[in-house]
Amino acid sequence: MSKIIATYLLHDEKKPTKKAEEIALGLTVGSWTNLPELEQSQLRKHKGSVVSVETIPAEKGDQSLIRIAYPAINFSNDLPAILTTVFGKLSLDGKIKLLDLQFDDGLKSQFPGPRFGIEGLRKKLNVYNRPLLMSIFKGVLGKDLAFLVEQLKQQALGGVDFVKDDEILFENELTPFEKRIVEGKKALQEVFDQTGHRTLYAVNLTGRTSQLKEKARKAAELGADLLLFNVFSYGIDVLQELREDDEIALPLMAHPAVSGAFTSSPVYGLSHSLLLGKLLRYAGADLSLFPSPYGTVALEKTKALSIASELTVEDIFKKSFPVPSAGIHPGLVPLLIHDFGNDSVINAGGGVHGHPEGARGGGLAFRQAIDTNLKGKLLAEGAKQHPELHTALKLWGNAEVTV
Ligand code: 1AE
Repeated sequence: MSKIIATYLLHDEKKPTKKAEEIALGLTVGSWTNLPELEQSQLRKHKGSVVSVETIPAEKGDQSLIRIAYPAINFSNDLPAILTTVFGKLSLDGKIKLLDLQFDDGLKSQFPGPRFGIEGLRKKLNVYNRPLLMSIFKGVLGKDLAFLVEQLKQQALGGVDFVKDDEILFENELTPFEKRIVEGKKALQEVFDQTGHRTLYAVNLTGRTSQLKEKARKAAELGADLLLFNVFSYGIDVLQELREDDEIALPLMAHPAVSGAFTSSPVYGLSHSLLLGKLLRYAGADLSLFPSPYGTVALEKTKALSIASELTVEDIFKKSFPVPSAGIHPGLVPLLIHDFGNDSVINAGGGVHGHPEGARGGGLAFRQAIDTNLKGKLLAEGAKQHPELHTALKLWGNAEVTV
């Protein structure tokens, strides 16, 4: 019988086995009190079952890991139904965190995974031998299209592979969505003609949910490269809807805005690896952004690595690009490559635009840092040949990795 297995972390639960049994019954056929009309056949087919209960020694309070299997017959094959089954009312019921969901093969095959994935995006750029580099528009609120286009050009001239909209750039009169796509495309083609370097632009898909698909189809028609999407403001199923629409068929970049409300607590919510890793990949994100362990919005290293691992582990789905982000500057490149490897995207806003020689200088400094590191050299050595890298290291410092 097809099923999904949920792993939960319980805190301060004195009787975890009893609690697990209550969850297995309460989230399926039962309720908080005895139901006299419950039939044996119903119980057999629909009741959840406790797979394991494990007590973990902890410094403060009691912690237990419990695993419960839910029959797939209880839900339709979509994330809203699955999440409501395994963590609906339960998410409101005390100190309990959903750590993982194990989909069996039948259930997994109902999800699309990324349309392009790491390989598909590399193919679009024809870049295979290094981490990709992304920069973010900054300071564009209240600015017009000419300003935005010039900023785009400067970033592309710096050699970045992707430029993404800032997630807080919404529909507005000065830089409307469609014009950003059309004018952005022209500017990037000019840079390509001039330098031979291809940069792709991720435009922010925003607005009411009911209008998103139409807007995304228009973006595709206008030749957009990628869509940036604030998935957690909408819901993961909305991302999946975009992924599955063949008239859209664009790479999807998932932004983590709002996800902290679901993941940050050690005792409530969902784990980082499940939300920003596994579920985004199953639903079809080609890239997932999350805070790196070193920048301004730092995430514990084990958690950041667990996200990257879910995005890239061998599976029936294409791999999604891990994009450790926030507060990244060229001096952090060795750490990023050491921890996240070649198949990751190095992403920076302030670290590109804050460069004293502007966004072009910032992009160049990052590319120089990547090249230097991949040649096995220290950044300090690279900085002797590359003035832009030298300036960046002087400004923001340098976290060499020598192992
Ligand atoms: C975790 C998302 C990072 C992001 O979207 C962003 O705008 C980062 O900006 P910087 O690199 O910290 O300036």
